[in-house]
Amino acid sequence: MAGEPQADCVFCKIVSGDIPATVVRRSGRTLAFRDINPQAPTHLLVIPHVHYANAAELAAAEPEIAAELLAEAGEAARGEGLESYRLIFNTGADSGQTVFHAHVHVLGGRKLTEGLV
Ligand code: IU
Repeated sequence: MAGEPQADCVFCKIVSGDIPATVVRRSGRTLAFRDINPQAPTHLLVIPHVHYANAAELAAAEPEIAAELLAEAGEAARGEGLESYRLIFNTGADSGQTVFHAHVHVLGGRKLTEGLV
């Protein structure tokens, strides 16, 4: 069923605690943790507990959780002391998405490149 945990999903396993992660922030419906392969001094991922393949699917099915995800990304950045940061939602394999559970990257702590790609 839509939103249900998927047995083969790494981020569902992080939500359930079966795979460890360095959690920096929790809300009722989201989790923020450090990316294991950081691309900037601060690199967090914020994910919903529920499983959707990407953020667009989450927003279509459960817009309140999508809004919470975005708000939590901002709070997580603030918690890291970031005033300036970039949010990235990779969507689909050609965008570079490798984990097909909705997530937003929070990147900051250095001057980021001005181009988007
Ligand atoms: P992407 O948007 O799907 O490419 O991002 C997935 C990210 O998840 C990527 O930056 C990985 O380093 C990160 N990650 C993680 O933090 N912990 C994990 O166990 C796995 C991937 I698998």
